[in-house]
Amino acid sequence: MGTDSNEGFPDDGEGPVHKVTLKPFYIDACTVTNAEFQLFVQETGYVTDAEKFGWSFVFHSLVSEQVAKTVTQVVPTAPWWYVVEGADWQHPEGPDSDISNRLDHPVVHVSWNDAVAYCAWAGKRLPTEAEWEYAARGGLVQKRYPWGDSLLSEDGEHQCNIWQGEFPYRNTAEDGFVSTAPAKSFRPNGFGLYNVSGNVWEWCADWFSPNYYMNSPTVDPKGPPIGQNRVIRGGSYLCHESYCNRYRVAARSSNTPDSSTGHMGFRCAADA
Ligand SMILES: [Ca+2]
Repeated sequence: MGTDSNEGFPDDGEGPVHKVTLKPFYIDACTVTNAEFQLFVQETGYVTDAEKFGWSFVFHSLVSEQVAKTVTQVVPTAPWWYVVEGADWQHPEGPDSDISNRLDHPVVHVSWNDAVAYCAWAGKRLPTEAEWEYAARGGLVQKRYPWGDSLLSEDGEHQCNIWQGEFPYRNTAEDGFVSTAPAKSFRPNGFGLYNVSGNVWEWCADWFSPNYYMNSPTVDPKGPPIGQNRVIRGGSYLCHESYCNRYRVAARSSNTPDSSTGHMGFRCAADA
């Protein structure tokens, strides 16, 4: 687990490489889709954090001109993130958008809290960060990506949904997708998992600490006992090597448990 390469951001704490032993577990081949989340909401009446807050973060170029005119707040350190009123899982780009033509895409604008609630309903749980990385590596040892060390395949094909062009203003979408791709797209890794790199960030169960790998347990690590942010893994359709090369399989990031964005989703795990 982890990497000793210096490709990532020092503050993320991707190293040192360390051996971890895990109990057998199950993990879903795909992230939870809009259709699946819709069924959960229909059965439970669940209201997401974004719906309670009345807004969520949407990437600037995905917002319609009309909705963009209503935006009054952006993230100061990342002004391409708009605070969009009425953006939620059913309206990924704001009130004039819907999910009818992307029911097989990952659900987004779901917080860690929302993900945990879905997992409980489904009789599953979020993977630990260690389980996620083990599964994402697909049986390969210390490779950069879930399929090997090269971003493109031998025949030049894209193997995941990230950003091509110049971030954050020109997305050439050479991989076929400006925003999310269907949860089951691109080639799966050696364990049959789809889209572990790119597409959407995936919530893990653990609290995040950049120092955690320095002295984490070697058997079934479950993250620090306390924290402010939960771990997210895998990167998203917005990742580009010039800005955020966190589509590497050892890359780590985090967000607060009530945060939601248009590029964060989750996949479920379960005890074997
Ligand atoms: Ca893309």
